[in-house]
Amino acid sequence: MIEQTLIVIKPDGVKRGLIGEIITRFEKRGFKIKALKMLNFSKEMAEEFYSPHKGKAFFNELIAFITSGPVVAMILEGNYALSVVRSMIGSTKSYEALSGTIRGDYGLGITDNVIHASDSKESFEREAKIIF
Ligand code: 3AN
Repeated sequence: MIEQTLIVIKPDGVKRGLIGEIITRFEKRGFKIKALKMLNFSKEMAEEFYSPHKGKAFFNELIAFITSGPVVAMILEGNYALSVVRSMIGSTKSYEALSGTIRGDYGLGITDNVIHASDSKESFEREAKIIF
């Protein structure tokens, strides 16, 4: 089943020079890049993007982090894109993420966990509207 999903390479991933490596992984897996954009999240965009986490202890930290520098956002299309991309990025806590996943290979943080990917069709549609 062909699906679309959204990924965001977070400010830590961009600062550390991982844009190319991450795009390469998705291209090699067979995903089509349908849209690609480098941007800075405003505070308003960030609060909208992470609105499902409003009220959580880490919300303010998350907003400060995602607005701290440029990010790279992409819409990827391919077979079962939503679940396949989630499995490629690995667990939220990078220090628990399996080797072979993006977080498991490139990070150790939680807030700074290199990459975001939509967790459902509804999230994808909501998130893509904010960015594209
Ligand atoms: P994921 O990005 O794996 O879907 P979510 O949606 O649970 O994870 O959380 C969104 C973002 O919030 C994560 N990418 C991470 O940056 C941050 N986050 C999640 N849980 C925590 C936590 N316990 N402490 C700090 N930041 C967190």
